[in-house]
Amino acid sequence: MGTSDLDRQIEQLKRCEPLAEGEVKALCLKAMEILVEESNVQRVDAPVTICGDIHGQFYDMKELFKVGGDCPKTNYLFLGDFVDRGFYSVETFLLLLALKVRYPDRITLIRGNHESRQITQVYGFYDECLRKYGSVNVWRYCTEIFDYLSLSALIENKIFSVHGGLSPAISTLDQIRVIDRKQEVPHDGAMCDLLWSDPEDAVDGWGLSPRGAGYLFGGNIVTSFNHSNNIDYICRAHQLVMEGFKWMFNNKIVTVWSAPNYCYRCGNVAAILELDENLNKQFRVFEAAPHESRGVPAKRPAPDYFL
Ligand SMILES: [Mn+2]
Repeated sequence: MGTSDLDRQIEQLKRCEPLAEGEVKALCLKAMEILVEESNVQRVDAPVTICGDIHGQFYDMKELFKVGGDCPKTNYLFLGDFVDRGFYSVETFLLLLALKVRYPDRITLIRGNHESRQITQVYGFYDECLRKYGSVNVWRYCTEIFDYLSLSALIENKIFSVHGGLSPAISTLDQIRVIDRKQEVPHDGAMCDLLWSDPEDAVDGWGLSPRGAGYLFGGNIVTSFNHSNNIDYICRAHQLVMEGFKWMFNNKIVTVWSAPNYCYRCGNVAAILELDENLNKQFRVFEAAPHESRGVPAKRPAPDYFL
């Protein structure tokens, strides 16, 4: 698969037109070769723009790129939950994956709790693949790629980035580095916790999560983790924040949420966090794409592979 093929596929995906099944298979194989080489704590250089949950809201992700700049002109770190809930998980994930294959050093994708076979069968991605392709092959190719996504990122050795949060089984970054991540997200243990846990003001130490996976963790846990690992703060996603971003525990952890008007009904704004080469922070807040720019999928001529 050459650069010109990839560029054409990226342009097609930017129009929210899915790739043919064979193209998805080839793209996933190529992506696997790149992702398998990445660390569980993938090193990322600044400047970089950090993005939280997208959840298949393709036209809102286009707003994100309008606000943040196109890849590769802007470097990106996406914190997972690309799929489920929204109407365009296929196009959203494939565009990000195509950008990853085209510009591997310019975009980092880490795994969210929705990048899972089990969760996507409940929250929409599986059904969307079946509806758009008439088979579950594309869902299979994508969920195999999910197993290869990194679990976290470390920006300039100073900002630890993860989808959910911390784990009682993890006190050092080296303990994350030795996890065998190439598997479905387990129901418990360190890998599960990194993707599922949440910071919580009302908790001291560790608490039970109402999500049924991962843990709640308090400010003392974050302070101690940041100190032990010599990091300034943790950047994570995973929780809807009406203002798009939220600091907790004396600026030791920040939540970034990038799906505006989540599920097309929550009324929240979204944010991305821009870090310059000196790690100076600038949050960019944005709203959902206006209705008229969302396209009208029903009026698009259906390609022959599109049932
Ligand atoms: Mn999540």
